[in-house]
Amino acid sequence: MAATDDVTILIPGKLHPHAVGRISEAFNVVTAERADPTLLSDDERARIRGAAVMTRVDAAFIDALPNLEIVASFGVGYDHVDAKHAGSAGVMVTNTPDVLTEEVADTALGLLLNTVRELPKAEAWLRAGKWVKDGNYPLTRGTLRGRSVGIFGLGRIGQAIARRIEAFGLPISYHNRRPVEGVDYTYYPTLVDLARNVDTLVSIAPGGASTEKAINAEVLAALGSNGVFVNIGRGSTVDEDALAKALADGTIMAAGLDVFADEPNVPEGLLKAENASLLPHVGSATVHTRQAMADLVADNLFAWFERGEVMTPVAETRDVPLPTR
Ligand code: NAP
Ligand code: 8YV
Repeated sequence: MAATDDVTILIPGKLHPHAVGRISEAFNVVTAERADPTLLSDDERARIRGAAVMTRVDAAFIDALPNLEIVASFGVGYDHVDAKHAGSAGVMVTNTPDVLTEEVADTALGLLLNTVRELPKAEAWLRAGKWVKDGNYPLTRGTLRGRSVGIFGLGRIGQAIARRIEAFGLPISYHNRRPVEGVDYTYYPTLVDLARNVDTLVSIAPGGASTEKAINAEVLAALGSNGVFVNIGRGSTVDEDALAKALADGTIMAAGLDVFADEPNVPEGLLKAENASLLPHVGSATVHTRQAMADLVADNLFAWFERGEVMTPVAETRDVPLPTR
């Protein structure tokens, strides 16, 4: 009998089919529409020892599962999981870092180019027959030439974005809560200082209380009228009303957004902004990378229940003791 045979894993809401397949082959699986204890029987709540999730997991849900040991979350960002509470309740939380870093950085550069050079609009011009009827697409005001790029969140993905920006020949600076050792880019201790000293701000910061609406009217004003803002981190880090206003009144020149505060709903003010390039959260969305993320979700569960190990614990649960198997 395998170590996983008598272990029950909950899969609430949607999860990548490759993760569902690998988990279902080895564990007993319980599914529910969302992570809501009222959707589970008393017997299920008592049996569940692990969860594989892409949805919100709050403190009440963690507390309602007396034998929960581990929450394996799909995605590197885990702001949908109350990891602090999990840590204090002795529940391990894992995420999927590294395997998506280069993919998301590629997307960030694509979004930056789309925003500055209006490439989606130029393609729409061709497809609408305007090249034939009206001639060349108008020259773009925006260019990457001469720009200076600031990165909000110089972590794994931020550094991969920076490496790409270096190849574009542009100077780089950044803001984190603390400077990163071993990098030469200019550090600014506040986001508004960073925005004041660059004209292109790329945000790849995580969501959560410490970054909530950090990109606000003051930061956008500091970026200035030639300013380009790209967000591929989390929508919650932006005051979206302030951004829509800054795009409409010329406080900044343009924005490229892959993430929104209330996905999949995009505020009307951003939808109607001609100077915004919008993507439906596709940063990591390739077959290759999503499969690697799904594997890491499953691998964390196997490591925990077979060997008493964990591969990619989040910071808040690093001190949760490993089980003896
Ligand atoms: P990471 O390595 O943990 O990097 C996060 C960086 O943000 C760190 O350098 C951290 O530095 C900084 N940071 C965190 N809180 C901050 C705060 N309050 N103020 C200033 N800086 C702060 O994570 P990653 O792997 O690069 O991923 C970053 C985020 O990208 C994820 O959390 C996720 O939200 C987003 N993401 C989006 C997509 C997409 O599809 N659009 C895909 C993957 C990831 P300090 O701790 O020193 O402050
Ligand atoms: C995923 C992401 O699309 O990893 C993250 O933090 O934002 C994306 O890679 C997302 O987590 C899945 O919904």
